[in-house]
Amino acid sequence: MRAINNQSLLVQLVQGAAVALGSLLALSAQAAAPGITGPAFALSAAATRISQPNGKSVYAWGYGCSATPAGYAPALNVTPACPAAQLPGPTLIVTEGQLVTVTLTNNLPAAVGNTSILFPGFTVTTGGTGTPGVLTQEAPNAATCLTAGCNTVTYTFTATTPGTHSYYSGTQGDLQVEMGMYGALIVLPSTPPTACDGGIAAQNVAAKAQSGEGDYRLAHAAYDHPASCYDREYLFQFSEMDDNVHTQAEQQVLADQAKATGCTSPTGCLVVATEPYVPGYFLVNGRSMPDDMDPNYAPQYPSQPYNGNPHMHPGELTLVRIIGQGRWQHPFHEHANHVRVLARDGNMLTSGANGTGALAGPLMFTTTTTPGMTMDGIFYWTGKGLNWDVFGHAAGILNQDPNSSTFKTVDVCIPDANGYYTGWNPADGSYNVAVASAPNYFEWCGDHTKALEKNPTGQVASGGPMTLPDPNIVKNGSWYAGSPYLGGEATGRAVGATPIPPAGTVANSPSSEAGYAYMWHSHNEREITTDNVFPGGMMMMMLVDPRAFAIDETN
Ligand SMILES: [Cu+2]
Repeated sequence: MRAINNQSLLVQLVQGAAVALGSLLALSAQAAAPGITGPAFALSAAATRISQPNGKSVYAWGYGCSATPAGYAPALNVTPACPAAQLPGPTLIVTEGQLVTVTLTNNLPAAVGNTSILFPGFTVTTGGTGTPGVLTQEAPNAATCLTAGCNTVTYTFTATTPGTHSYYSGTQGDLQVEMGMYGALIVLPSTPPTACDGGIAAQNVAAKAQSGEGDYRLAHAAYDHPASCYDREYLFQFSEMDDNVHTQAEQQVLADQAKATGCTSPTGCLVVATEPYVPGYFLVNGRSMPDDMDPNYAPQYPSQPYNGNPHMHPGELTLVRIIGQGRWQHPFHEHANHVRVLARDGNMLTSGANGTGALAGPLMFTTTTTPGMTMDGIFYWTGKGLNWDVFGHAAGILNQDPNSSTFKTVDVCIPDANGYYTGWNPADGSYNVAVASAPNYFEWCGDHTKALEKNPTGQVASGGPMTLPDPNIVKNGSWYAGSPYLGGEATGRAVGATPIPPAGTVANSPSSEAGYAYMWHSHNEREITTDNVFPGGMMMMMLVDPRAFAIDETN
């Protein structure tokens, strides 16, 4: 889709989504990239059900845990869990160079037959475990191998390359992958660059600490390369689902279980047509919008533990880990900026061989994943180019300090070498860590004090291009905080001399969450529906939050 068409599409989307989604913003569920830690994993394959926002319960197969995992990462306030089957499968988190072992136990219904896992990009050995299949050694179905514990296979490989990788079934892939048998493998770099612990990266950590914000990164870099430093991370697994396939599979499994003598064939006894393929569900991390914005491990999704709801502060380098897990391409569009691609399939895109030299990844409008492909990229938002002061600074105006609720003059903007207010001192290259507490931290100084309002509801007397809506008119919708500004000025500037505070900024003040919402969604319009109903599918809202709001990724 051409960009110009997308603008009108976006307007329609935002207008349509506003009514449906406004109340969900208040949940403030964040994501990170949660998973289980290794390097030894005991996985199972089993049947389960997943729920969709139209109320449908869909029969599915998935990977899960056959024993309590070694640990969960990152640390979350919600109690993590790893059920016997989930969609996507557990995200496996290891470190480069580790010897990884994955023991898979096949607890799928007898009619499904054998199953397996492929780890593309790695040299896998099985030590004679399991039974031979077409693509790899398989875990026999318990119904076909009659000794206790025979229904397992063990895969062993060295995690040679860092980055985001996929894993999925290598057995009857057209059916088993469609049913949900896929997951992610994240390999953390063994020698992340020290540059990722100092300089502006350290300054961003200090800025987090100033607002009492935790650090939920799995590492400080995606690769052993200084261009892969990051401040925040999210994992998105895209898939689509044709529930006609799932219904056929369930009915045939039930019919087999009703027989006196069930299926004992290693290749199973299902005859399920996977063509024609007419998917009606388009999933991000196993959930459709708006479910994907509910918390990680939310109890209402016992088999869909991972959400997809990115939040970030201005200037933060946000690592997006993307995997195409289905049969279709999914042109995911990250609104508000392009994505600098770091790597594909765990291979850094650099000018030299084997991840050496300068980063040479393209800047992408949509990060389109072909099936099986993974992509790592860096996204950030700063407000540069909007051509007005997003923090609402005006010369001579006192600004509300969100940390103390007092008013003081904090409208300075001292540009660093790149033009942002980060506390960097051009004279000696040092950082003033105290600047991290400034509510306008990472402001684009080129637009500092540039007015937005022409006929103000706030405190700018003249000069801006815009006429803001009356803050007392609530029909603007619950997405609108009542102020076009981020941070401490948002409330004060919106209220101004108006006697009645706008409901938006009171209910959604900068100290709770009053960010800028951008839609991140598939650019295949059909994929932003759930069973043909808009809005739904592969869509979520990315929130840009001012430093005044501590992004809490503990759920
Ligand atoms: Cu778009």
